[in-house]
Amino acid sequence: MTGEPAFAAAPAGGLPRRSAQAPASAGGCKTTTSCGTSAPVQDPEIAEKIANHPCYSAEAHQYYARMHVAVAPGCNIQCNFCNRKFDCANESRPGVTSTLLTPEDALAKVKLVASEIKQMSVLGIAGPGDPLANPKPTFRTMELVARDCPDIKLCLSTNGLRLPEFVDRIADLNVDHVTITINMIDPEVGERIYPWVAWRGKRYTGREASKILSEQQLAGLAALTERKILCKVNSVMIPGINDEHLVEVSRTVKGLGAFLHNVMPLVSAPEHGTVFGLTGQRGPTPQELKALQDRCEQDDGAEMNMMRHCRQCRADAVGLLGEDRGDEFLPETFQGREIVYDLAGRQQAHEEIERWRTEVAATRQTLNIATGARTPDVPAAEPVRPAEVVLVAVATKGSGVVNQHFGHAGEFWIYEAGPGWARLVQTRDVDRYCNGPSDCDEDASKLDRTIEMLSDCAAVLCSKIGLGPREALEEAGIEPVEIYDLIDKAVAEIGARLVTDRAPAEVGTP
Ligand code: CLF
Ligand code: SF4
Repeated sequence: MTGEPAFAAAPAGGLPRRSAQAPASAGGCKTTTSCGTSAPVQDPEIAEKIANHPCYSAEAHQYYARMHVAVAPGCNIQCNFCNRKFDCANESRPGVTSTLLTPEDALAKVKLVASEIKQMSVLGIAGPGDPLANPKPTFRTMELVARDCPDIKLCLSTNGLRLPEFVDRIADLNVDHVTITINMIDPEVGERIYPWVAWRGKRYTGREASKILSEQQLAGLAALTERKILCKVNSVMIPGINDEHLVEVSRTVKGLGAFLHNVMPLVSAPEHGTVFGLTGQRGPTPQELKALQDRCEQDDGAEMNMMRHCRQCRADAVGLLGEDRGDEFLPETFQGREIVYDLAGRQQAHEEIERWRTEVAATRQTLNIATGARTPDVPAAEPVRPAEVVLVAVATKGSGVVNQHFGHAGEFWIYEAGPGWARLVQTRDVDRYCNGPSDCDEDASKLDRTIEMLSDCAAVLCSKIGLGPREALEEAGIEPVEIYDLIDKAVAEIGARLVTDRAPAEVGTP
């Protein structure tokens, strides 16, 4: 492979900021959607709902951004992985604190962000506590945004305790997407995760608390799916506590109509001050996490659609998943300002993104590359996973292109790679070890940690790599590949070569 791009590069104002180069071209603007899973998306209504939702579609997350507004401070349960000084850890990375906004300030912020980051397609309310434990500011914010920003999808994430009582309100507001965090369906497991639940004016503990919580969560999920609201279930994987149990959770929520399951790793450190952090409860390794996600997905597991690209974002996150542009939108930039909502500019930017997505999809089709997902416009094509695949890591700034320097990557996207196969299965954070030419080849310990994190990968694909890291990767048996091309194309082609080159005994299911 050469490093030459196989496409014309052209700047596009409305395309994601992480996109260094993304071609603009003429052509139709049909939605080409894939969910983050191997499941077919044949229902046009569902396909439309996930088309530009970065969490519900792994493909869309390369192009579209989300933002959260932190309007919901309180919570009505206690999780052992949560410290109330920080954001709700059911959907956020533990240890971060978001600034609280009023609904009016939240609206001003949404209008500003939507006009500046035009590919922002979804507003989520995910904390910093539980949105439904704070129904007034949560629903007021949604009403205001629905009134002034008609093209933005509304998304909600909740622990589910009060979900049944708000299902009608959620439906009336046209909230299309709801996430419920369900870490157990068995109170015996639950009592090790939840010390208490505050329910109808009383505080419950022990198994009783988890029983109430679980019943409410499952009843809320069933009521939402009955109304055709798309539901995702988040679960925090806690090794030794609920890891084995989560396959059963997956099976149960699928049975109740959940569309997607997002198993996230417990992030636990003593400095977070959580029960699990202080008692030394460890989180899973990336390999353990992937193995569990695979089990939930397989036909001897739950055959569930699994989300693989969650970044556990904060309650005031702004930007593409994996980037945080919150610092550009501090309160002084929107508070008390009259902000004009640039609907026409947004529509134009989205059309441009869709043209590029159509081109990328056409390239995939021409080269006969499957991503493990089905596009609604080609429902007949079954994704076929080759018998032999390897894992490869990709450094990207988005837009479907391998376009990032190895040392600048704060995360790598992990793909299953093989002949005609390029499937995103995980993203992994690493310490960005190069902050510029002066230290690019120097921080050996960060580089060691990165290599450790990628130890199960056969190759790393990036736009550039320095000599030091190149040699270190080679020594670790990971092939560094400098390339600038479409991710799917590069992954499938390099995967095919690696599968062919490797001895049969080395190849298999990673
Ligand atoms: Fe936000 Fe959640 Fe909606 Fe997405 S996040 S409320 S569904 S718009 Fe997405 Fe962030 Fe993971 Fe959540 S990457 S933490 S899954
Ligand atoms: Fe913390 Fe969220 Fe659990 Fe509430 S639901 S205790 S905010 S992690």
